[in-house]
Amino acid sequence: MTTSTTPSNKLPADFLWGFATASFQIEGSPNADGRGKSIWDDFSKAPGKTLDGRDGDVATDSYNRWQEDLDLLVQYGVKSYRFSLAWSRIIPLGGRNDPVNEAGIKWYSDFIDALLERGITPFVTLYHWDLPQALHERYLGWLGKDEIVQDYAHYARVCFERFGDRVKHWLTMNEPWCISILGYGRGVFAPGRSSDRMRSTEGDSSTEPWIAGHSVILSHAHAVKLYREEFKQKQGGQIGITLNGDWAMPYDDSPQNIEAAQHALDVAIGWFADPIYLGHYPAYMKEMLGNRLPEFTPEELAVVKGSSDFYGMNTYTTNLCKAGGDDEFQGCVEYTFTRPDGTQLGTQAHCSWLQDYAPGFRDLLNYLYKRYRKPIYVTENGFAVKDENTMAIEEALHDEDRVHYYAGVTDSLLAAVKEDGVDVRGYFGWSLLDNFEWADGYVTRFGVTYVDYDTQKRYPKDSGKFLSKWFKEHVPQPAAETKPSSPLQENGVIVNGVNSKTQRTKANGPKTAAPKQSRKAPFARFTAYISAFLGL
Ligand code: GBH
Repeated sequence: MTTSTTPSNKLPADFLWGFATASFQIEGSPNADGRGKSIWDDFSKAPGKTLDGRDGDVATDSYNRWQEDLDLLVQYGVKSYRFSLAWSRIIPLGGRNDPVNEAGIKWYSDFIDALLERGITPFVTLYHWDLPQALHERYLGWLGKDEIVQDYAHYARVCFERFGDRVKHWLTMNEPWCISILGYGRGVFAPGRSSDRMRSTEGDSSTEPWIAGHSVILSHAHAVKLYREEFKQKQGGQIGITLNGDWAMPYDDSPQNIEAAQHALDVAIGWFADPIYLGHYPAYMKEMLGNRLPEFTPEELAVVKGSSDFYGMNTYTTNLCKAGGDDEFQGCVEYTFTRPDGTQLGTQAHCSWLQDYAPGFRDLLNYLYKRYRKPIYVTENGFAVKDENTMAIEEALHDEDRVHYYAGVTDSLLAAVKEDGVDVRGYFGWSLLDNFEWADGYVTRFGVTYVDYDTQKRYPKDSGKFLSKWFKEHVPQPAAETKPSSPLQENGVIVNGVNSKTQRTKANGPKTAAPKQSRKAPFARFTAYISAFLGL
């Protein structure tokens, strides 16, 4: 990277920033264009599985309102957009011998084209939790190692073949810990398996999460092998995995709590990162689980080790860690936000697991960079303001706690890059929109854009404007992008969200007259201009 040539308060000019979403959380339209069911369809409809009893059938209606979403991205002036593909839109039954759905492919293909037309880099997740239901029915999804590895690799192949000419940033999996623990251990996410018979009639929380995790790692690794062997040379992209993981701080200076913090990291992050970047499961996982931890054969390990070009980091908070307890999913470590002196670590979010503590973000970046030695993309980071859902829209738009959160994190980001020398290549706020927050339904809002679910109208929050401005000030813009070729008349329309047809016509208008350089990405200049106009 070119950090040495960039001014001291700036990130590199090629730093990618933007917002993230996931297919099931925003798309809705479960039956459109031949989509097959995913495990979240029925799960979200089952009684008691979401806080407000609501499902993903409409979500933010982004399958229909994708042009509005693009307009928002343009307004914010993002460089990149992270979104996920719904496997069951592309292969409705999911398997390697099942038909491919051209209508589903076309939808994503058009969307990718539309992003590129606007100068926005697509950052694409292949799997963000919406497993085709048919694969769950056939062999219990991630529990069926031999089948799922092949089916997933085949699905990945279809995506590389059909989108890889235009997509240069791939994420295989979003948050394997959540897939495994929340889906097959705690049973709070689809498919909802658990030993807790109040929750599920099937499942074994002592073994299944570790088996599921093992399959996820192997599936990821085989997709990467395939990409590197058959696509990378021609397409020139990068591919990696993204892991959830929050910073772990010892509760106090006692040796057992210092050790506990490392154990927390070993299970939250090392479970996946150690095999993928270092070539083995953490010793502590083995110690904790004994023969319940599956083993890799030497052949498997050869595929797994080194199977990610970068470290994809999703992070939200910091936990104070105390030794003790029997929750294996947290490494038999107790988490708290209350310090020994009784004070809180930071501002409480709407969800119990999240407080605002920016120094932890910098510490985590340093830890990951030292331990795994890979460039880092922060692929998710965000905050849910307490009780935002019960506020009037006007009040919710002034999301002070979220602005404070992002102000802290961006400071930490800059310090980690400029002062600590951590190689961070991108940052995505979670999320572009308020959306279907899994087991929380629509109660918990993570968006930098407010969604009024009665009208589906989108309203930028202060936090969205903050990030837009911050990244504009901290990522140098190529000179060609800063000047509009002609003044725009319809700024009022754009501020209110959006007449994309007008925008497109305007931006593409002077096509024949435009010099080569500006024809390349007409929307990039346009984006910069609109944002400048809005004072974003
Ligand atoms: C992300 O996960 C997801 O990728 C995204 O889809 C989601 O919308 C976003 O967070 C906001 O939640 O108390 O045992 O249930 C974040 C990682 C890990 C955070 C699990 C919540 C709860 C653990 N998540 N954690 S538990």
